[in-house]
Amino acid sequence: MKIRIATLFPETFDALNASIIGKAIDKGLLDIGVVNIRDFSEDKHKKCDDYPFGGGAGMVMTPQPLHSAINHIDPNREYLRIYMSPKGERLSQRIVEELSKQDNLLFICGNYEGVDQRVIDLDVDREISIGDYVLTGGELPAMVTINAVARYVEGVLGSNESTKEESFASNLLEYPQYTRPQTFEGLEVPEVLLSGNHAEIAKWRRQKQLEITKDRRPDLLEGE
Ligand code: 4GY
Repeated sequence: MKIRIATLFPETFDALNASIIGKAIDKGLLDIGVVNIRDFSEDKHKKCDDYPFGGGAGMVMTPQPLHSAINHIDPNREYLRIYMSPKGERLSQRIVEELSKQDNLLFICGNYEGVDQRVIDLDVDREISIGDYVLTGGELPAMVTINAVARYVEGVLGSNESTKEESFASNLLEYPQYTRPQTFEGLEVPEVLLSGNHAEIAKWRRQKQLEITKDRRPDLLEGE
């Protein structure tokens, strides 16, 4: 999968080289490129922001550098272009799966008070929010979305992990996990998990999923 990111803060994405995502890049499963919007500014001081028309606090990202960056990356509209913003549709596991079916994703990261609306109108296919809170920029939301999408790319997860039978697919939260040692700080691993009885283990886990979902996220049980 090819991913491109347009941002005023390209260093933020150095974090992608660590962990599972970094390994997927090394294996050639993900091709991630970061583009500095400032490089496309035609202003003599490479300015990329200006005061908002109509007044108000803060600065707005000017349209020219961002529009030029986007059209440099994707001159033939081969990418799904995503703008990360609290005004977007809320990211869900369903949307993550949908995005993972695309060959090319372009993430557009806003900063300050946002980008000039005309860039969104002209150049953006989809506006997505990772949740109802305000961050300083779209960089972390883009990384969150890329991380979630990457898990669906063939070969990114190890053979033991899988996106196939995940809790969100069944609309239930996960059951608790235990590993060695069998006793830790006086707390025991539930007996059934040591029994070797796979039917009983499956039953126990499903029961725990229902309990924890009813307690913490009853909305998930109300169905679609
Ligand atoms: N929440 N989900 C989010 C965000 C920061 C002003 C536009 C979010 O996706 N993005 O808080 N983004 C804002 C800051 C410019 C992006």
